[in-house]
Amino acid sequence: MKFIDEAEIYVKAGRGGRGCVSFRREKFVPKGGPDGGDGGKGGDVIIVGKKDLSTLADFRYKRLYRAENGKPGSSRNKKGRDGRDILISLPLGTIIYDKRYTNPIYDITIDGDTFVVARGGRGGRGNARFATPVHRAPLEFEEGEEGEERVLFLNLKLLSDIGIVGLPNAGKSTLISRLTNARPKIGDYPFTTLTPNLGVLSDENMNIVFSDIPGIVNGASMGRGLGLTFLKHIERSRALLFVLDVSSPTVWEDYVMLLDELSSYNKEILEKNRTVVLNKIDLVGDEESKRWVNFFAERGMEVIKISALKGDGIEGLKSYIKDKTLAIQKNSRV
Ligand SMILES: Nc1nc2c(ncn2[C@@H]2O[C@H](COP(=O)(O)OP(=O)(O)OP(=O)(O)O)[C@@H](O)[C@H]2O)c(=O)[nH]1
Ligand SMILES: [Mg+2]
Repeated sequence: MKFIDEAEIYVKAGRGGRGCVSFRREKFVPKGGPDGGDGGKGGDVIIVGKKDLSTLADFRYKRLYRAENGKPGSSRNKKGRDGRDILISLPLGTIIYDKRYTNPIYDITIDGDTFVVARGGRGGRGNARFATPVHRAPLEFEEGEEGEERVLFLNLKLLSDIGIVGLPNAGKSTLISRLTNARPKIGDYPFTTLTPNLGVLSDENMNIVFSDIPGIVNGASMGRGLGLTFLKHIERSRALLFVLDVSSPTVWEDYVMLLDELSSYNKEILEKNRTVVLNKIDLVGDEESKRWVNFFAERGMEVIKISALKGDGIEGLKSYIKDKTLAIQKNSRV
């Protein structure tokens, strides 16, 4: 399915049913008391989080979502049936805005979580409700209330625990395919990945979600390459893996460039827990890769060397990530 992470939809809740005007027909009583029932409530438009969805592609074609109107009341004090609600399923990480305001109205992050985005109108009262001792044959009734309507803007920012960033061709997709169940396309040319991939590393204690996003080039903030639009998908990650090709003639410059581009998108991204992953160690000698490990370590950075292609260092990286995740979980419980 095509990856779409923004959409605009129109939602309209159901109108309430009209109240009924009616009088009891009783034998020998020409005009019995009023017995017109109330109208039913209009259906709500409700959004629901679905963990199996990962794009807003459905909304390219279907943009209008209406809930059912309430049914009118009827005689014998019968209340009209409520209109049926309509459910809109959204991927986790979707932030919902009312087009008229800048602040989000909801952020859907939990599977099965629901939120009413447009409330159905109240049903109108039937004439039975207007009867008083001095007003025994009321003809009054109410129309049902209109349902709410809104234009919503949906902005998906994928939820992952760990974001994988790097230059094109650094081996990000190879790495996510080693760490998780994800099987993205891998190619020996830049920009193989055009849209984010999610993958899960799981064991009996935890599920860690990774996201692999398109490569970032120098000048991405000016729109070069695929730009920085995909960075929103790592904005909500707790930690980042910076994948660097250790066989590049400019390992350090590559790293600095990544930092620059990320911070020009959003400075807060640099406050995330960060680990340098030196990839492709199979292409350089042992000496060379150790030299780079020391180089980053001396500058106070956490660094791990691997070959995503051959699998070297992958188990070590997995346990490092699991240990860190456990530590973070423990800390956040205190
Ligand atoms: N020798 C060697 N090649 C690797 C290693 N990891 C990845 N590659 C190769 O590098 C190329 C790029 O790998 P990808 O995983 O597609 O890189 P990417 O970072 O996802 O690239 P983009 O999606 O274009 O940004 C592929 O030909 C991989 O086989 C490694 O550890 N050693
Ligand atoms: Mg890729």
